[in-house]
Amino acid sequence: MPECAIAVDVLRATTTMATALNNGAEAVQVFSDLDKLMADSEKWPADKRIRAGERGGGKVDGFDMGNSPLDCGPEMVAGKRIFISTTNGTRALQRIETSPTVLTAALINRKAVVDFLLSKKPETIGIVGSGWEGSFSLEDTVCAGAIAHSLLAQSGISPQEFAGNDEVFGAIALYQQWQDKLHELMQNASHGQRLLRLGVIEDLKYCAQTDILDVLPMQREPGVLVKSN
Ligand code: 3SL
Repeated sequence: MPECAIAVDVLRATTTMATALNNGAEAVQVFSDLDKLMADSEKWPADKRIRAGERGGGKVDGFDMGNSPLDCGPEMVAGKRIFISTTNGTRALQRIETSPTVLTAALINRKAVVDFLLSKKPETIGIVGSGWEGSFSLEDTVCAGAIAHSLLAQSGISPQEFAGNDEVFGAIALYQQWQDKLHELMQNASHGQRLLRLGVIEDLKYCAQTDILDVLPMQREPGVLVKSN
């Protein structure tokens, strides 16, 4: 495990988490299993919880919401705990939950994550793209590249010292290719196309924005993320 592990699921889990915490959610608690989510959230006061469930891009029956960041306005989430399970993002988070520091990143809060890394200077950083059911995803890799690109530019460390593997250089190159057309990227990416087929058009535009929220989601206890800045 790296000293600091960062889960990325631009479309859409980590964008949704950043938005919910920015809009006053008390915490985001992640689950890979829907039944466990239901059982654990049952112990929480009903007026202080939101159950968010997504599978295959759609909302799970019986849940309060799916996984759209646009459903996370302050009127919906302020003061509430979001109990969430998604196809890939929440599973990626569970894979890294034993790291000493666990963060989530998306394009919308890239700067907050980079600022934290520059100030805390963890010895090792691992960025985990959630992908789709085990396979590569363009938008998550580009977000990892956006973080690495900004860190490299500001840290003063040489590229050779900075990068622990070739994937870092690949991610930075992809970010440089797409940085001025991130909405177009979302429309080309396979998961973006899946969401478009489901009619989720506005989410793609929202998720394609960079550095619009100053929010740093950090794990406080295994599986529970809070706004830490
Ligand atoms: O896979 C996930 O974790 C989700 O972010 C997928 S979706 O964008 O909600 O379809």
